[in-house]
Amino acid sequence: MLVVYSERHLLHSPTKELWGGRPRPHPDVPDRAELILRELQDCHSVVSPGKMTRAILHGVHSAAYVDHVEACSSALSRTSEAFPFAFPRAGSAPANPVARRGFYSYDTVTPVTGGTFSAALSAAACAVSGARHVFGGRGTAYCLCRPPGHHATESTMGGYCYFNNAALAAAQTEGRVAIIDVDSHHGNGTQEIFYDTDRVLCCSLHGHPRSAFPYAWGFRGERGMGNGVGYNINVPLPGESRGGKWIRALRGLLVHISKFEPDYLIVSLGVDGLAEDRNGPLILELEDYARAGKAIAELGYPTCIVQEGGYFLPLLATCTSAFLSGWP
Ligand code: OKP
Ligand code: ZN
Repeated sequence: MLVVYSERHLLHSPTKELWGGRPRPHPDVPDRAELILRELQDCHSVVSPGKMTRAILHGVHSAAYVDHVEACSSALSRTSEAFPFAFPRAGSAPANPVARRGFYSYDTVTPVTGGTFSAALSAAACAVSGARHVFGGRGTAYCLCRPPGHHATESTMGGYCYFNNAALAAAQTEGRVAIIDVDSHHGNGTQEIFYDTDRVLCCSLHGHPRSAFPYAWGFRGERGMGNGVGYNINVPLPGESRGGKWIRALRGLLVHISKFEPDYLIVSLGVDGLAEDRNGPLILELEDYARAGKAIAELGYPTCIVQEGGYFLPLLATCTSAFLSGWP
């Protein structure tokens, strides 16, 4: 399959997250993408993405938000990082640029660095290029996006995500798209972006938000709004769930996807459900991801796979590759 990768992800290298108010090493390290690239480059053709434009970003994100991410990034040196500290619920953004950060953010694990805008743009470009390849009928694509995207909403960053790569991919067609998010965290950004449409079916399988990030979204009752009612499906599982339960729940979602009869499929692939990955809930094994890839590939839809989370470096690349081996 085609692999889309950009070395510009290296520009984003946050050193810390604030978790429970305490600094901790940031799990989204540049090595993540480098390890996956090294694993895949022998068996797949790797290409650089096409150019990203504002117009493409505006298909999903508000202009004010994109401007904010850019302005916030360019005000910083390459390595210094800015955290939000006030989260105003006001209807308009605070004029003070430092106070404004919290208006466009909902947590303290998603710092902006000097290189964040460029890197996030390159991740979005990977997803858009991969999607256009798939929607153009040229086969399966795997988009090696870093930073990830599924927690980014129209106008907020969060959960290490700045631009919603999978949503930008889905915006590259007018056809019917099903998105299946197998990252162990709920894809709240993707859910919110397509909440009121019946063009995109959003399915997410994840650790239960009563005890896992992002806490406020990902419950079963979130089924869509307006035209979109019934086109958002969440399957929260207890955080200590193992592979058998996870695969059964995944198969259930695949039945819903078949009934929807999509033209295209987008997979938000996060492998942070691995037992060894303590940044994510669930207790999964390599074989579970291999089985999941196989089950999804068997549906036979033109498929664009977008990288989300996965933080246990010794298994990250092997696990990603095990999932992708489902496609011939
Ligand atoms: C981003 B993505 C639990 C820490 C949770 C935030 C997780 C952000 C996940 N000990 N940290 O992979 O969905
Ligand atoms: Zn995750």
